[in-house]
Amino acid sequence: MCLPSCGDGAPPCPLGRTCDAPLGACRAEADDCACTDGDTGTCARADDDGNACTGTRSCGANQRWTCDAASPAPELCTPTDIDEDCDGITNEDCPF
Ligand SMILES: [Ca+2]
Ligand SMILES: [Ca+2]
Repeated sequence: MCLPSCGDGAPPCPLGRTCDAPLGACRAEADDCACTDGDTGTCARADDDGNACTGTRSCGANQRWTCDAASPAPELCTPTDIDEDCDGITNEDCPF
């Protein structure tokens, strides 16, 4: 199975993919399974709120895409200018 699974208990599908309930997997518009060595592109991981962290994907072992995007996490109030929850705003609701 080359598609990310989805449904009960599984993380939400990445951007550009939708959950195919009967299949129980995230289906994409294109280029799901195979890639060619040296291929790169962009990718994202999203949460239930629609926030998405973007990253770079590259062609890994067995010609499968790997994605280095972080998963959205609760925003942390640290002075590092990191947008942990990937809503596009850094350190929102922080007292500084
Ligand atoms: Ca944020
Ligand atoms: Ca932060």
